[in-house]
Amino acid sequence: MAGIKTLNEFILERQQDFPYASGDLSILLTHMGVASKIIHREVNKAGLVKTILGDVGTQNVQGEDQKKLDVYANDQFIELWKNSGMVAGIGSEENDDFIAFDGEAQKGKYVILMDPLDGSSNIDVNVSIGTIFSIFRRVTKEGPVQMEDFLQKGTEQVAAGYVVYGSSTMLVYTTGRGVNGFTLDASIGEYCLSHRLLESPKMGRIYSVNEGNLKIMSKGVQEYISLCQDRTYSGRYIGSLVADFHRNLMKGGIYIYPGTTKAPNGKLRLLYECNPLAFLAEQAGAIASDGNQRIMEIEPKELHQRAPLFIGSKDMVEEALSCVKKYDEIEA
Ligand code: P6P
Repeated sequence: MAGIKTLNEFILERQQDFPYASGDLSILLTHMGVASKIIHREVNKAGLVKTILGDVGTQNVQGEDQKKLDVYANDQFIELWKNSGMVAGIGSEENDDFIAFDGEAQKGKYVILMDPLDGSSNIDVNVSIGTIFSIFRRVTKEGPVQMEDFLQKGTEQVAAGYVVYGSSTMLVYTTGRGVNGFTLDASIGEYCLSHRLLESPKMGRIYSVNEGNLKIMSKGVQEYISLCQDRTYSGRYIGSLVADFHRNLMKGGIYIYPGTTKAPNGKLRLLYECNPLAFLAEQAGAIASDGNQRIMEIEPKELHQRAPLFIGSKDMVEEALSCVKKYDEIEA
């Protein structure tokens, strides 16, 4: 079809962009595409199929009740990555420990960290949700993957991306040479290039923070939010990180999930929420910090460790960080 470029065509054209073995990217991202189309189908009919919705009675490491769609998505991605022949293991929000594949899959050169269905509390109320993934080359040479394969700095990511299941389903990814977005045309079952080399505006007028926690945030964060309000910026907080991040990336804006007196490291997980979105943000000209340092420079210590997150338009994040520096150092 004239003008339409599918995800697979794009990947084949750009294979040389993938560090190390170019052919691997097409396999890895094609599997991401297939898995997300399956989730798209289930998310779109979830409202109709009550059996899918509702809790399964177990909890994930977040202590959140697992919705059936969470578990279903997690299982789908694990199965597809295992069969890809490229992936030797997975770290997922839905699994307490990492999964080390055995047999042929163990020869895979990559590990994946993922949040299979972020924003799951929104599943039952028909609000956008998302999948977030982060791809590393394994550092151990052979045998089952080890924890060190997963505890790599964000700067070591070879690819990262998300799928946002919203009014349309989009796959947005980077391999370190810019950010490209693909919109799913369900009528042909293909992701089609819709946002080539996405660049995030340096400035915006949207701030995303859970203002219900404002009183337990630091003085510096309170000061920055007050600046946003003095300037009558728009407060937009969906409660679904991928949806908030995607909107801010496109329109300009800042998303903040800071530490609070109740949770000093905030809520978001470094390895499969902060790092992949930080990689995308930086590739689109935006920035991501934990309040003190670049997210991608943090040395991970645990699979599910949390990190405060300031992410979005460069000038907005820099101003927020200067408020934190100015007021929180005084507080410290
Ligand atoms: P709160 C969803 O659980 C999530 O991880 C992100 O998608 C979202 O931005 C955040 O938590 C919402 O958390 O504490 O503001 O409800």
